[in-house]
Amino acid sequence: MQPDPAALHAAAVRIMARCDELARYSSLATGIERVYLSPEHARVNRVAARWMREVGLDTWQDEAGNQCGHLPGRDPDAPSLLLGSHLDTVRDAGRFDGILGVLMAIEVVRALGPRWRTAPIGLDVVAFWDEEGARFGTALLGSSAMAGLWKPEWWDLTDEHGTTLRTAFHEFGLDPGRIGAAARPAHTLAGYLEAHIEQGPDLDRGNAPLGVVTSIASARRFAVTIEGEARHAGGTRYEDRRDALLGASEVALAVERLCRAQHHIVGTVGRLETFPGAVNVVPGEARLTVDLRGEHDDHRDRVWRDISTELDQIAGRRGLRWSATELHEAPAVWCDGLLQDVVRAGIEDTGARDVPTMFSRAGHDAMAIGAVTGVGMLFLRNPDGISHHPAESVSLADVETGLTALTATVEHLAREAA
Ligand code: HGY
Ligand code: MN
Ligand code: MN
Repeated sequence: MQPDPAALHAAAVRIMARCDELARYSSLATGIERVYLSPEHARVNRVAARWMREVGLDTWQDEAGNQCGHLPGRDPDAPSLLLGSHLDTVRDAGRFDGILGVLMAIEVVRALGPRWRTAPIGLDVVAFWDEEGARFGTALLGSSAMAGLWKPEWWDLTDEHGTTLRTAFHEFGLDPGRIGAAARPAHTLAGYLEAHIEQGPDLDRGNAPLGVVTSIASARRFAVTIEGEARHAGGTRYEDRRDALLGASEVALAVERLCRAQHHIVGTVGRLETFPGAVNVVPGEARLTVDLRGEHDDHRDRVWRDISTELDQIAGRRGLRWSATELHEAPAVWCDGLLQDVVRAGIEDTGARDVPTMFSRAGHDAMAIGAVTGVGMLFLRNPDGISHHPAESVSLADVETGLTALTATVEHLAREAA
């Protein structure tokens, strides 16, 4: 069914306005930051629940703090197609990463809801939390809970203030003992579809508004500690120094060099702290993070081994010791073939031809949900690929086109399920 142009335009305008509205829920005085189990999480869930109810969804917050909505089809026991993304952000984030996908999902329900009572499947929307892993280091906590992948050792993860995940659950009003109830059994789901900005430049440089995701990059995150010896900055000869910052600096450059030499591998040192951090003290300790991604798990792991070998060599040369703790590991996830086909069909319904396909270098909740149901992703053009940054953008026209494609994709899937 071709959408009514006026209703489609109004929906896209509403989405953009709501992205601006949600951007105001931040723990920062300037800029956007919304982390898992924060006051902003609670407030934004209440707003998202209202928007979900507005389009006819029955709403609840699940045992992991995800905001959920359900619209039954003709058979209340039929599995549901799950649409969504995440509402948490990185620090000083853009206003579209995750949020756009949740709002587009709600607008699909607004468009299709009036006729959904005859559909063979249910239609669910989810606003996941902690896709980014910004507070506790590991990522995909909300979607992992829904996929039944929760790990007991996560309860002892701590944030930068030393608050454990367990304590944060209690403070938020959630019961850690009930986390298992957040799991959605596979038979209740008829697939997961996520619309998301590309977070890369390929659609923009290819002058394409939308693309089909084939797979989502595998990821590993590490906290690396490098130990040397704090010493007087004036009195200590270079030959007597074991400078942890200089060692860490060599590591950061080695990560770049080793990853650039590979195809489809990226490594990033996103955080570097030195101790004691005084102007007149040779740094005795450095702590850095390494974010490593690849299209294939074994290739990613091989590069991590190369980085570890380089760490040994740097430490040996400089009299340092190093250790690494793995914070997060997510295997590459291939999008379901049927879902790729219907996403492509939905995009072609907008009149597009030669629809680009691509692997996602960014991680997504689909990586976790892929453990219990087939996943499909629709990428929207992200001008210049800027993301995880206030300059992150998406055009109103592309949101209209994306909404048309996502709605058409859902209609294709409902017909497939009939
Ligand atoms: O880090 C990522 O790739 C995603 O934005 N969480
Ligand atoms: Mn992100
Ligand atoms: Mn995201």
